Amino acid sequence: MFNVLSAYAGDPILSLQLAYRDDARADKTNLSIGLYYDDQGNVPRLKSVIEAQARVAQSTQPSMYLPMSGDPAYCKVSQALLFGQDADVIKQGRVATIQTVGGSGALKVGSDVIRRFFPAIEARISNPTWDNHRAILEGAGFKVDTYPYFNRDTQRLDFDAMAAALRQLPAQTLVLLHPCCHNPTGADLSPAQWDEIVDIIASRQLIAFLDTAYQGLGEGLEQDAYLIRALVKANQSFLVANSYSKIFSLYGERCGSLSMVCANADEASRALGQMQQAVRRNYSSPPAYGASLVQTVLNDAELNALWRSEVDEMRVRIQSMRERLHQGLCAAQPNVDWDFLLAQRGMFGYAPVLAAQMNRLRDEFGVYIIESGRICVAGLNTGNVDRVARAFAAVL
Ligand code: PLP
Ligand code: TYF
Repeated sequence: MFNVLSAYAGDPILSLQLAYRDDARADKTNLSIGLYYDDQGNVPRLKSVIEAQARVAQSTQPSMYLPMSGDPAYCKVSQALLFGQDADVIKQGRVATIQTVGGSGALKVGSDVIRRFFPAIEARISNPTWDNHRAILEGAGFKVDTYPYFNRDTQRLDFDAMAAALRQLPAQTLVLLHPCCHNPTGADLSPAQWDEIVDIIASRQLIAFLDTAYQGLGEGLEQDAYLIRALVKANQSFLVANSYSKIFSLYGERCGSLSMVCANADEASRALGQMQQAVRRNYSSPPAYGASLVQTVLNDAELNALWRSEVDEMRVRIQSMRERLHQGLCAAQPNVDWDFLLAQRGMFGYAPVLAAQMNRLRDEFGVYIIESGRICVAGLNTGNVDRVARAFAAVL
């Protein structure tokens, strides 16, 4: 019966993760998957989350189904984080928000809703982007193409090419954007550049779909929300997918949210209904536990402040590792301009040239990177960064 099924190639990032796990070398280094590690090389448990776990554990309530749209308190704090505390657009009831199964679930539900009501439009993603963007959009039925984003010669954002391409798009094209910490390149737009993109979105009537999986790990929690708030200011209707996987170190709990910013409260209530229906058709309702942790942290003034300091700490550590890697590479190869690394933000560094050396890095040095040349800078620590810099210098 099922003999007709073809083999699935798997996700290259997840396959590499398994290969790393099975590597017996003691000095192996995993810079492949996008996980945040602390300076001891462990995926941390945040203090704010540990305290929330203790509080949630005291509950004597049975495990009930959540509504299709998830925990209302969780949706409310998610709105505050994304749009700003006391944002007018929230008070006006113009933002419909649901809890989702990670950021991925938000991308899927948002894609399903837009596809259903705009069946003729196409979707555009940055070149390059997180592989799953194409997979999820195509899975929802969209024809997907790319817009230019990164110039491999300068190793930097190609803003002019990006803006020019977006200016050419037909009205209502769905455009996926990374508000901060671009995956995989780490090349972000400045606020002034985002302003220009917002003007294009408004004048071309594009549908922006923001995917924010690393808020706080670029410049800071508020700064990284610049694009979200600029689109609100420009009175645009758009979607935001957010993920708590990294910034709460809660990968397995699948915490995310999807917001649709609408022209008025009536439109938002219909948007909420359509998101609920898409959830119903996909998985009925989201899981409760992780959302209860996120909600407990964000709703408690003390835990919220502790959590913000923990996110700051992650950001500062990543940045210091980026600088150490840069120093190591400059020392090993003083004739090469490595400064592009310092311009990058978030969990990733990107050096397309490393792609060709990926196998040597893994086989000779036990350093795992993915084939795009992306390095997970958050996998570096004081114990491995100099060794990694030497390994890169040796193969380049
Ligand atoms: N969007 C981007 C850009 C990502 O890098 C990721 C990966 O973690 C996600 C979305 C998905 O997040 P989640 O693991 O919460 O589904
Ligand atoms: O880009 C990454 O490495 C992260 C983690 O199917 C990830 O976003 C990778 C692959 C995947 C899910 C998450």
